[in-house]
Amino acid sequence: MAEYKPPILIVDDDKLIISAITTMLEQYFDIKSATSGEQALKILNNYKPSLILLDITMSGLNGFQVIRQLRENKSEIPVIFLTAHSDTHTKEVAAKFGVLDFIIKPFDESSLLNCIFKYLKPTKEAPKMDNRTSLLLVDDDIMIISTLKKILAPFYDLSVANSGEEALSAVKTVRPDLIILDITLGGITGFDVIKQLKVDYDTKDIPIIFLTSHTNRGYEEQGLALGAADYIHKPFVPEIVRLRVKNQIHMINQLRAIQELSLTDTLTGAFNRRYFDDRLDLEWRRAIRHEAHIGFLILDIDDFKHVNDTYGHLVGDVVLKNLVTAITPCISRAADLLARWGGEEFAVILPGTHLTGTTVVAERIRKAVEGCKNSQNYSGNDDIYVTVSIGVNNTVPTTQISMESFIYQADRALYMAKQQGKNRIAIASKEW
Ligand code: GH3
Ligand code: MG
Ligand code: MG
Repeated sequence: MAEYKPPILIVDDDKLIISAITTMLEQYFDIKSATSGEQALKILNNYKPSLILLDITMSGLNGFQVIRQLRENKSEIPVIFLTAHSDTHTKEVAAKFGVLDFIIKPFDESSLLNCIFKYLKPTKEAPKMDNRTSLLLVDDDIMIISTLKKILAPFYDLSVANSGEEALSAVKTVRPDLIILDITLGGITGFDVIKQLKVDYDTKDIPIIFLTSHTNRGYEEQGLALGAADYIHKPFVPEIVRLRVKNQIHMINQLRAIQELSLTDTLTGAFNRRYFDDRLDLEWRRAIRHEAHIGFLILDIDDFKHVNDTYGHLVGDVVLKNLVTAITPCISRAADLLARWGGEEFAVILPGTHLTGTTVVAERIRKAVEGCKNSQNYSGNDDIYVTVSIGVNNTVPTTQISMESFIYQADRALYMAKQQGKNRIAIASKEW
C-alpha cells in the first residue's frame, strides 16, 4: 500500500527556498506553497495542512502576523518558523503562539528532515481527519500551553482557553472529547469549571484531566471527587501526559462503541426499541415545551409469515434488512428516527411534522417497500416483494395527553389498515 504523505504548507517569499524545500520534502510529504502571508491565509481558508513551515521576514504580512491571525481564528495547525536568526523577540512570539520549533537558514536536507520528522512522519494510512479527537487545553500559563501543544498537536485537534470563563464558552462551540484543565486560573477556578460541566447534560460525560501545581492531597481528592478522570501534577513529564491522554481517549472510544452497539438492532442496523423509547420520551417532552407537532408511524409487514414459511427464516431476515435499506431514504430530517419496534414491526418518529407531512412520509415508505424487489443479499430465483400496512398518528402533545394513548391510537390505525386490505396507510382518530 502506498504511504500517506501528510500535507505541509511552505510559506516563504523567496521562490528559490520554496523550490529547495519542496525538492527535499516531496518524497515524504504532500507540499503546497505560498509566496506571501496573504496568500498563505487565503489558502488556509479551505486547506488544512498537518504542518506549516513559516518564514518570518516577508514583505506584506510577516510570519508573526500570519501566525497571530491564525491563532485568532482558532486555528491550531502546528507551525515551524523558518528563520535566519532566532532572537529573543522571535522566541517570545514563538512561545506565545505555540510554535513547535525553528529551522535556521541556511539549512541542509538532513537538518530540515530531522526537525520535521520529530513532529510529523509519513504513515501507512491517512489518519481519519473527519473524526479526529479534539482536546481543549485550559491554562493561563502560555508556556504550559506551548509544551502541551508540542506533544499533543500531532495526534489531536487542539483548542485553547486561557481562563475558566473562556473554557466554558469554548466547550459549547468546540464540543471537545477531552479537557485538560488547570485549577488556579485568573477568574473562576478549574473546580468551578468542572462543577458547571458536570451538571449540564451535554457536557457531563466529557472526561477532564486536571493538570496542576497543587500537589497537596486535599486538592487531588477534591478534583477526583468532582468527577475528574485523572489528576497530573506540574511540573509534568510530557510523555506521561501524552500517554495518560491516550489512555483516556482509548476508553472514550470503547465506551462509544459499546453505546452504539447497545442502541442498534443487530439484524437490521436500525435503532432498537430501547433507544426508540428513550428518544420518543425526549421528543415528546420537547414537543410539549415548544408546543410543536409530533408525527408517529407504526408499520407492520403484510403476510410476513408467508415469506418465512415459503422461503425460510434466513430469507425472511434478508427481507427485514432490505426493508430498512428501502425505508431509510424516505425519512430525511436530522431529527427523524426509524427503529425496529419488534419482530416485523417498525416505528418512525417525525418531530416537528404536521399531519400532512406525516401522511406524505407514510405513503412514501409504503411505496418504497412495495417497489423493493429484495434482490439484495438474496440469490434465489424468485422475485420476493413484500408490502407494509402503516398506522399514522399526529398530535401537539400536552401534559393532558398520555404518550401511551398516542401510541395506542397509531396501533389501532394500523389494525384498521390491515382490516381494510393491507398495503395501505390509515390515520388515527382522536376519538379512539
Ligand atoms: P399480517 O399481514 O397480519 O401482519 O400477517 P403476518 O404474517 O405478517 O403477521 P404474523 O404476526 O402472523 O406473523 C409475523 C411473522 O413475522 C411471524 C414471525 O416469525 C415473523 N418474524 C418476526 N420477527 C422475525 C425475524 O427477526 N426474522 C424473521 N425471519 N421473521 C420474523
Ligand atoms: Mg406483526
Ligand atoms: Mg405482519
